Amino acid sequence: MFFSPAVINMKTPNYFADTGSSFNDADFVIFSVAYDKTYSFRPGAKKGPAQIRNVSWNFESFDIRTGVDFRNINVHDYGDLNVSDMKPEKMIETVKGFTSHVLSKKKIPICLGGEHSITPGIVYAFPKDICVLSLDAHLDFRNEYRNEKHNHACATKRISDYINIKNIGVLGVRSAEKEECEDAKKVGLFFKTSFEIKNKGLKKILAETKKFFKDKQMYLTLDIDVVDPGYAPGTGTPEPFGITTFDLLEIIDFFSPQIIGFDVVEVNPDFDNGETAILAAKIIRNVIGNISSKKDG
Ligand SMILES: [Mn+2]
Repeated sequence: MFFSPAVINMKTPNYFADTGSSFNDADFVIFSVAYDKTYSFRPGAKKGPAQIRNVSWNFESFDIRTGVDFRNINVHDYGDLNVSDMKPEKMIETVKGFTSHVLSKKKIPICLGGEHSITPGIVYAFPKDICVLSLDAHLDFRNEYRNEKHNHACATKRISDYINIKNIGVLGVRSAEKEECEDAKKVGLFFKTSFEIKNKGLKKILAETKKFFKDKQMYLTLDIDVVDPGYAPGTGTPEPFGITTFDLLEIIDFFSPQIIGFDVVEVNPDFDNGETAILAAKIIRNVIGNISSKKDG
């Protein structure tokens, strides 16, 4: 395992930077689900949360781009849900239970994965009439994979068990098997490939996506493998021809006014020098900062 030079000499606290609030005082609750039991190519996503927390200490609390000072936002880091040994169904139940608790206290859940199999558990805690946007290199629309319905390759499909297909979208896709793709088209899943984003331009794709979702409250799930492996190589199933880090930022800024919950999954620190976790940590700060500015303004 390798660490970036920024991290290697530094003993950091085991919680996300600038999260000094108690659970009760917080507007945002960060928690992690260090789970990678259903991996398909290379395991290690359960190491993601610790690395993301570690590298979060790399940043200034002030964000020069947005003017947000993270220290002025009430964020609590709850820690890990300790589900790593559970079977997928039990893990999903546990994640749903915790997320329900967070939502019942009117706080915004921000989850660090773990692999994408954790996301349905979070989504099941929300009202059914929200929309879900997934940023992912993979369609994740298989009904089952390796005899497991809750495999990380089935995340979008499991979300569609609960959320109407008309309220689910995937951006940045560039990998699916043939039947999976046909099934998705047949049921009307909204998805745009990274190639369409490149060819038509992101602004146009964002406008089409907005037209699809309208102003519905949105749960955003970020599979870090949506970003090109050149920027984010630390992930379990890397797929070339991904979106750029600036594209990712633009998508998140665009939808922030309607985001009511967020996760970042599939960061696998075994396969890079810490840069993928650094990207994840920065994006988490951006999401929280954006939502917080909206609340204040
Ligand atoms: Mn993926």
